[in-house]
Amino acid sequence: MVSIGLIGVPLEEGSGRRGCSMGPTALRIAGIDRVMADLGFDVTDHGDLRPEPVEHLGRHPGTKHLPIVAGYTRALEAATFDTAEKGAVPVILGGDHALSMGSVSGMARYAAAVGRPLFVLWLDAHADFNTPETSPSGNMHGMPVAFFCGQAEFADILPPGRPLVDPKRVYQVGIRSVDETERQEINRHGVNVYDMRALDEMGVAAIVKEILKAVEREDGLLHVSLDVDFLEPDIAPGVGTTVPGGATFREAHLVMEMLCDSGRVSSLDLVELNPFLDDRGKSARVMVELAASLFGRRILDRPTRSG
Ligand code: 6HN
Ligand code: MN
Ligand code: MN
Ligand code: MN
Repeated sequence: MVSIGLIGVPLEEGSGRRGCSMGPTALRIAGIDRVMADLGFDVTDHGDLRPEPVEHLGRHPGTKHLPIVAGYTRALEAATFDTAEKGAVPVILGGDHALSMGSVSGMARYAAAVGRPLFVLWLDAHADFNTPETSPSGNMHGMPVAFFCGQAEFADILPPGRPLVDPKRVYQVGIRSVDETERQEINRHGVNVYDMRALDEMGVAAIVKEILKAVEREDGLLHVSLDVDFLEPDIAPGVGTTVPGGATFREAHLVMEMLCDSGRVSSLDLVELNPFLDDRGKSARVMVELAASLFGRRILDRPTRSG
């Protein structure tokens, strides 16, 4: 039986406002564990992580709340690696998007240990490729991709020599809000970006097929990071950084079903849910629905189709 390890991360300091600390609880109330158990998984809920104490951090003037973000990054890097190493799929219940510094770094260490490349699918309105030097806000939830791709500016959050993710193996979908220097940096580093225009022109199925082909070509592991603001704000208002023009429920659902069929997903972040801003649990329920589809819930059994 395939195992899933749920890891709660009540981090909100990366987002610049209160509320995401209630995200793990809201996802549990919406039934994240029950849904996965009903699909036949052996689910273990590891509860909420506590940040590791941190000392001797270098000064990073462009960051807000660095010590707590660093403490969670260290704790989650270890918890994600341990969960994957025990043969379970880590599912991270966020918490703001700064937590992906830890989850993706943990999976990068696991991928290196098993000798396979790690790919990252970033489903988000934002590119999250700022550094302390380029960030307009200092909020660390706008920085995780730059961090796990190895931007030197904040290297001392984790020990030196940690495995990094090659930016050319990062695929971003749904992007529609990028800061100017961030735009230059993602281009310079070769991050693969399918912005909303690409999604409208190509359709989401063609995009996901291209990405999965790249993962399969290298026999990679695939970490999926789902930010609530990937979705259209009408269907998921419970997030502090809504941007109009997001993915519809049907588009997001199709992404999840195709990912499920691929059998490639090694780990998942559910991030940025802010229950304080939500409308009667709507966004928490949508996130749980999407996770259910990613792990195999389907409308009907269907014959395998080619193409
Ligand atoms: N998120 N680019 C903006 C910033 O402050 O760096 C917004 C970041 C949003 C972060 O979506 O997780
Ligand atoms: Mn994000
Ligand atoms: Mn976002
Ligand atoms: Mn750089």
